[in-house]
Amino acid sequence: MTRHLYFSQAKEQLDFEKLKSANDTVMWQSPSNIALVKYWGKYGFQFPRNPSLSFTLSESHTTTKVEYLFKEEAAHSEHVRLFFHNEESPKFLKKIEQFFHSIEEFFPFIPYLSFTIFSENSFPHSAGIASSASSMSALALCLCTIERRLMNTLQDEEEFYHKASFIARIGSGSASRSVYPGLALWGAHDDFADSSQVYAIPYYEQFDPVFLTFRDAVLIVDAKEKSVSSRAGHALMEDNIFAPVRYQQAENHLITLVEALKSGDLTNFGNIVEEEALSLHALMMTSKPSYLLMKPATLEIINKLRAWRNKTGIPAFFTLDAGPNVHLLYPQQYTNQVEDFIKMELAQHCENGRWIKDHVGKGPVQLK
Ligand code: 2P0
Repeated sequence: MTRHLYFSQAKEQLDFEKLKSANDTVMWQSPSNIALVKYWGKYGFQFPRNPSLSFTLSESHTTTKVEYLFKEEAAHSEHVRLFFHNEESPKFLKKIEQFFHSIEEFFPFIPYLSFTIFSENSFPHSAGIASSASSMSALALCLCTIERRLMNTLQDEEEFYHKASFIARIGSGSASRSVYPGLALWGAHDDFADSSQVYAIPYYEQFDPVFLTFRDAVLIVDAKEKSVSSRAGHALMEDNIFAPVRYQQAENHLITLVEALKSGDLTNFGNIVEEEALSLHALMMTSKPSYLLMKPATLEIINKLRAWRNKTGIPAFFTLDAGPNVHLLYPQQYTNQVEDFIKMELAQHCENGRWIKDHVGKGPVQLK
């Protein structure tokens, strides 16, 4: 696994004249994503145990502004300040400092700059939307833009996004998928020659355009902090007796999901997506220690959704992340029926009746 060395940059590549005049701002807005085939289990330097495929979202995004300034002394400490929703955040600062340290070999300018980071999410905390995906991808895109400006590298668009995905992945695995519009694939798979363990790629196979119209209604069953962190969840896979079959299942699901995407077979699409969500939860239930991440309301919603789908024939399906909140995925043409159903039948199972509307989106946007 030496491919990540591809993105390493030697200090000698720095243009000190340019670096010394560095005093600028960069800003990106980057969305969260929802996995259809789930990433659960990792090893080494953030490599996934199986490939994953996701929808990039739109309304749920992080906006990150980075002010960067040359400082005389190259030192590792106290050169980052972090404001989350305009408040200085010591908790996140520690994480970002560790992150910056871990990516210095890929961005040799880091020790020579001071950074002031302003970050804001468009969605509420702990709503079942992966904020690590949107925030780490936004920050990675900012850093790649700084590299582009200071080193004249990453001029090629594909390379720029590969590196942004690569860096985002080091911050948070799922973030690697957020740098692309529509659908993104992360993890090496034999059927995709360009797929990689170290960065995500845009899903490039032909697929039915209905999938770009998909909506995601996020039903907030419980807005409390997750009872198990993703990091701990991934670690539990190392001793889970079902892990080898799970990784095989994900590989197979990717193949069958791709068939459904190509043919526009919504029933098969839904079967696979729901099986993925329930498999993820089954893995958590069978880990040591075991976690039951669904709540009674999660099951109520799933049962009601399945009964309603059988009755109406409307192709609306659920997926779950590692928590109790339900993502309801459906084609845009059914928006009125699904939203009426949510209001009448499902919102009562949500905390304070809360749910969020999102949809498959066009990927990150550079604002400065
Ligand atoms: C996913 N999840 O594919 C899966 C499905 C949650 C359930 O990736 O440790 O925050 O930062 O690499 O990406 C959540 O894990 O984990 C996740 P790290 P991440 O979206």
